[in-house]
Amino acid sequence: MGFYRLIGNPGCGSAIVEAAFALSGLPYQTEMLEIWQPGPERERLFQLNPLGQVPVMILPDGSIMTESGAMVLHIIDRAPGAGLAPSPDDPARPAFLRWLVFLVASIYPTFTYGDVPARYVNEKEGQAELRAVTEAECQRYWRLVETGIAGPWMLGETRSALDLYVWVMSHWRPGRQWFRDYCPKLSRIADAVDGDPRLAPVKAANWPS
Ligand SMILES: N[C@@H](CCC(=O)N[C@@H](CS)C(=O)NCC(=O)O)C(=O)O
Repeated sequence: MGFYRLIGNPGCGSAIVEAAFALSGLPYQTEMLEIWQPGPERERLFQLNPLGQVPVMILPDGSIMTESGAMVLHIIDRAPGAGLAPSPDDPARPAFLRWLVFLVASIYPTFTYGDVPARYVNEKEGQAELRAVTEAECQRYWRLVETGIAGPWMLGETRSALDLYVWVMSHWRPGRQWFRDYCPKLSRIADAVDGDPRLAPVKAANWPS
């Protein structure tokens, strides 16, 4: 079997897929690109993904996949015993699918539109407003997750790739302290994943101290 190539940027959504790979046992390599500044690396990214977003995954057969949720599901297909998702007949499977889509389709877009407001709004005042409303929505969505889960993991007693999303995304706005203050169950998930020795190389590559 050939290896997977994961194109990313430190601390970005690519870290979620990198963590899933690290737990899966599948062979993979990472390539980190400068995605925020114009230049050859960003141009390479646009050739791979017309949206100019990471993560991008190059499969062993050379085909290209975008969208972190699709990559995570693909890794689960290829490594079903890795503990990344409850099996299709497990009663926890519907909740897994529901939260996975919620994370990528509701929470992640608040960053897509809030990270660089100048892309979408010309006036400075409007840009500040776009940033503020996307941040407020982001916080509202996380609070919904917090009240919707029992812990200690996103799926109760079952660990899954959802916990990797929480780990990585809790580094983003509004930041880890906000999670400690307002979403203690999610904060504990992030801390527990953070302490997983199998993810130490992913941690070092994405958040070098
Ligand atoms: N729906 C995509 C979102 C990916 C995304 O927004 N990635 C951000 C980094 S975390 C990005 O590449 N932003 C660069 C840009 O928009 O220029 C996914 O789940 O993979």
